[in-house]
Amino acid sequence: MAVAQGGGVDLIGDVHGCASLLERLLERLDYHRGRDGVWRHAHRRALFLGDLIDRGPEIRETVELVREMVAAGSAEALLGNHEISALRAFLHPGGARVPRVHKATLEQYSGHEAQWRDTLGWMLERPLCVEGERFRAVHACWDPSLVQPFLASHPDGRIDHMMLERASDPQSFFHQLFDRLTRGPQLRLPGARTITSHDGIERHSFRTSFWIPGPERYGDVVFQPDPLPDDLERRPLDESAKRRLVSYGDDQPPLFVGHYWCRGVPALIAANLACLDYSAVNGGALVAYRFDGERRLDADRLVWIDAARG
Ligand SMILES: [Mn+2]
Repeated sequence: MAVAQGGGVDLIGDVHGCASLLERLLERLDYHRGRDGVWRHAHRRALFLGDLIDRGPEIRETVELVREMVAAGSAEALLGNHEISALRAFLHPGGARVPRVHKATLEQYSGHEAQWRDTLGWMLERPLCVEGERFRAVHACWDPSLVQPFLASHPDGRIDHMMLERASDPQSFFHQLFDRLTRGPQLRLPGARTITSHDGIERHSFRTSFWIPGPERYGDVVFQPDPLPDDLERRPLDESAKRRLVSYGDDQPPLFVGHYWCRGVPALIAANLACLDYSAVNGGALVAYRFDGERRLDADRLVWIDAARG
């Protein structure tokens, strides 16, 4: 893929239908809208980290803007968990109800059904992850035990109908691949414990980080808005829990992810890891990182538009 080779790459976090914010971010990054209406940079390309659709007010506009950039060779877009979910729900429904999270997308494509079907076909051609010469990018988590076999057989990172169909079996490789790469690692709570999240849902597992070296306690790896109860925070991770954790060593190439609903002032997670999702659709910021091949990332290369400040 073109963005994986040479030249500067601007990585952009979850847009979720915020097309106006995206236009302002592209302007700040010195992209210009050509006479044909397509956004381009003179010598750089954009790489979207997934979750273009759902939640926001301008989903069709977002998808069209990005599609035109991709068609013109000025961008590529990875699949996020929202695109994977939409592909599974609409291409292989299997009797399951369409998840509520696609409500905004379906409403905004109402009366434009042919365009929505066409968009699903376009999404199916997007890569799940990118391993460039100098960086890696995936929506949520780079798990080598899943990424390596997938890229070995699919070097372009693209998925297909067969993989989506097989993913309906939770034990299948493709279910695990999509789940881990686009939703990130999770750990089951010990025993029969549950926690109730801020949206009132009872959960048996929690989202974990994958960049903490040598975690010892549950609290070392929790990475979600809802904290664990105190006794669980302090509880040592047993060997089987440790085996289920994913780690991304500081000797690995720079990795870019979105997905995690970060808040506050955009910052790097590590010298080789940046999360660019800062909750743009919830009044946070739409964030980009201007990458030029550096081995260690530089927080001064983060560029963002604050959604709340307008
Ligand atoms: Mn996501």
